[in-house]
Amino acid sequence: MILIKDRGYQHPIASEITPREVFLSRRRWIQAAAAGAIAGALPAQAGVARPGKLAALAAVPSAVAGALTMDKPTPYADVTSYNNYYEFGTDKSDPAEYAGSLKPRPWSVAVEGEVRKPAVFDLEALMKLAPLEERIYRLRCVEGWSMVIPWIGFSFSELIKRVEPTANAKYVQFVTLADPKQMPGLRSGVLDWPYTEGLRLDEAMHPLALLGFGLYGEVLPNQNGAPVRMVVPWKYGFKSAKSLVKIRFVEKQPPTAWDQAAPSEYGFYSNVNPHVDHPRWSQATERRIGDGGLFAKRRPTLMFNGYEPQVGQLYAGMDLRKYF
Ligand SMILES: Nc1nc2c(c(=O)[nH]1)N[C@H]1C(S)=C(S)[C@@H](COP(=O)(O)O)O[C@H]1N2
Ligand SMILES: [Mo]
Repeated sequence: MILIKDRGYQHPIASEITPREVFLSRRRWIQAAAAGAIAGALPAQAGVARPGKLAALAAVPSAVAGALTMDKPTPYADVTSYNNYYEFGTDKSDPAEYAGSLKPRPWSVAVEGEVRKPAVFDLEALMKLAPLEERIYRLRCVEGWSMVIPWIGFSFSELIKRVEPTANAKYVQFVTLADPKQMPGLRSGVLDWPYTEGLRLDEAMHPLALLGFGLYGEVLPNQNGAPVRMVVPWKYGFKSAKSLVKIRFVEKQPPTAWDQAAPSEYGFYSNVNPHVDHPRWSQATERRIGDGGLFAKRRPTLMFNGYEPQVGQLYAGMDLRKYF
């Protein structure tokens, strides 16, 4: 096995080794990280208790382990410089250029609506709800490109359990920061701010749905949605809302920013589906960022972004053309 090292992050690459061996090696790496090795990779942040919790990376639960991709992670430089974060502008390079004005600390997330235990969690309390794990997921943007990102976080279901949804809770709405002082992109009317998203409660409960606090062993860079975001790997990337400030449990399907902006193009479900094209382009293939530029061969897009064995059951019997 070969370890390559970048920014203090070691990940195995699959050369002359089977995926199974890669996976076992990764588990060993995670165990090593749990022993504290990763702590040195964290950038110190002013005024913040050093997030020691990121050092305590737990082993991923077996329900999730089988879903972790063996694809080679996209280089850190690409993950943090090619972004969609319209609050900072619509060009791919805008978030990396302008998100320095986002202040990710102090931060709190309000959880309200149809729950027995509504709460306002400050970031540090939120991060302590469950042990942090590394989850290497594919991210497929609706625009036709994809990345592979080693996230840090835990299943969103851990938060759900904590607030105890009532019997009326059928959906979860995610509301993200909209502060014109920090976010120059709010001047544009491309979307109705704040950026909102939503999931059905059973989707939100699925162990693959991640509440993310970091990537590549470090706290989230601002352009990737600091300090806390959703990562829903079987759906198009826009379902994974960045910089969350409010989480609402509701009875009716909530409006979402993209569905409101262009309902015929961006449905509430937006599961990755190579058989259902976007009205303006095919979704059958994708370009893997970092794969060798415009001349690299496009890859076939996989049903539910490759997570069909894990999540297909959520949509049994549903017409996925109607509920796109
Ligand atoms: N608040 C907010 N969240 C957002 C977006 C956005 O513009 N604003 N863009 C989405 C889109 S379209 C994608 S593809 C992913 C990109 O995440 P990444 O930049 O970390 O790869 O974030 C999603 N979350
Ligand atoms: Mo996207």
